[in-house]
Amino acid sequence: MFETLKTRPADSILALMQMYKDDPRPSKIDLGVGVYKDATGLTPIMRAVKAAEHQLWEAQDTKVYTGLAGDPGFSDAMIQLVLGDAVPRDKVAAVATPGGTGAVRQAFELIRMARPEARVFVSDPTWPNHLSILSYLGMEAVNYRYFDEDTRAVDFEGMIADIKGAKAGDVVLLHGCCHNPTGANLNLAQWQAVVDVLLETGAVPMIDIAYQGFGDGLEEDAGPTRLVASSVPECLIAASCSKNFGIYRERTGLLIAVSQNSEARKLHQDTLAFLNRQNFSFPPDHGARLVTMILNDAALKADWMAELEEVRGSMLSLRSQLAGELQRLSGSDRFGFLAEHRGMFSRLGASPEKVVEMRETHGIYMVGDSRMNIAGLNAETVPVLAKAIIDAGV
Ligand code: PLP
Ligand code: TYF
Repeated sequence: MFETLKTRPADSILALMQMYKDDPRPSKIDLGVGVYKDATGLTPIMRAVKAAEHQLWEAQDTKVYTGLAGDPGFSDAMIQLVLGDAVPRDKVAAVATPGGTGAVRQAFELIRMARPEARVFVSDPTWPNHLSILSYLGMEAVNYRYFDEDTRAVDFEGMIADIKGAKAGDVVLLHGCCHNPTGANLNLAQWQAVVDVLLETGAVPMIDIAYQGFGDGLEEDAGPTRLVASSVPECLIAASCSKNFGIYRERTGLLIAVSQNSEARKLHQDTLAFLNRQNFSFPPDHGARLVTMILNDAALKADWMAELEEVRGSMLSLRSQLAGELQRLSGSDRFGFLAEHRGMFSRLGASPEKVVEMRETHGIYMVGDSRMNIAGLNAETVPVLAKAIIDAGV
């Protein structure tokens, strides 16, 4: 029966990971998949995560099922981390999910269940998985302008004009911080203007926040999500713990639904638990438990926050090193956007041909749309990349 299956196009980011592995050149530089790497190229286990794992190993006396929504303690801790006190708790429903991707998937399913005809407005460009999951679920994606190819900043006028096309019953998907793949972000005044459009149109926002703490700081990065959630009647938030806790393979995420009132909250909570049951029953618990332990223990939390700040600081420093080196080599400020962007990624704005040229000539691996993972650099490779960019005539 399975001869009817078709081969599927590979995920371009994951395919690039394999190409990098297969390249024998010792000087190769991996700026592909979005994982944090330290100066030695290692993706470390964070100190607080190691400590929590140790404690958990000593103290945990059962691995019996949790609940369909996961451990409520995890939801509480994560709601506090993401939303702070922006929204009254009796309006907030949440379920643990397998990673942020699981939260995105469940959010789309919830939207489709409530309104099969809903259109989901997505930034152009966006994380490729948004588009592929929407397409897989048979849902309509509508692009809104987001990135100005010339300035490499947000095309804010284009964005506002396009999201005005959303109607009540549509959804506008927004990246909470550290936009993937561009690195270009709205300022708070611009977020307020987006909120105004959402209120005007009645479209429901969905926020994907996968990099809280990687941009301007934990609280700062949550600011836009809190602004949106406290301003609109309903919204969905898909939060990932993969990056800011460095627990990628533990598959830890949370889907939050902010409802109009506590009655609607109950319906949301039941429906989210129902969706978990249909898809996988109980969500993974190990990573969620580590996160909960860290967020609820003052010493672990302080250490986690300190290490997250080191991670954030190292990416900011690499950004300014790269922008500085390119300024020196080009004699112009045209690469200044690299220091303005936030998070792991910057879209360089090189053509696909130049991306291939840099890979073939210099062993530099960036995604085909010229997205670079800044954390893949170090003090030695910054000048190598800068020279390759200038040599390629970007
Ligand atoms: N959303 C965005 C925009 C991402 O870049 C990612 C990837 O890290 C995710 C969601 C979800 O990641 P994960 O499923 O690994 O938690
Ligand atoms: O954009 C990235 O590189 C990360 C990791 O199917 C990722 O978000 C990439 C592809 C994918 C899942 C996660």
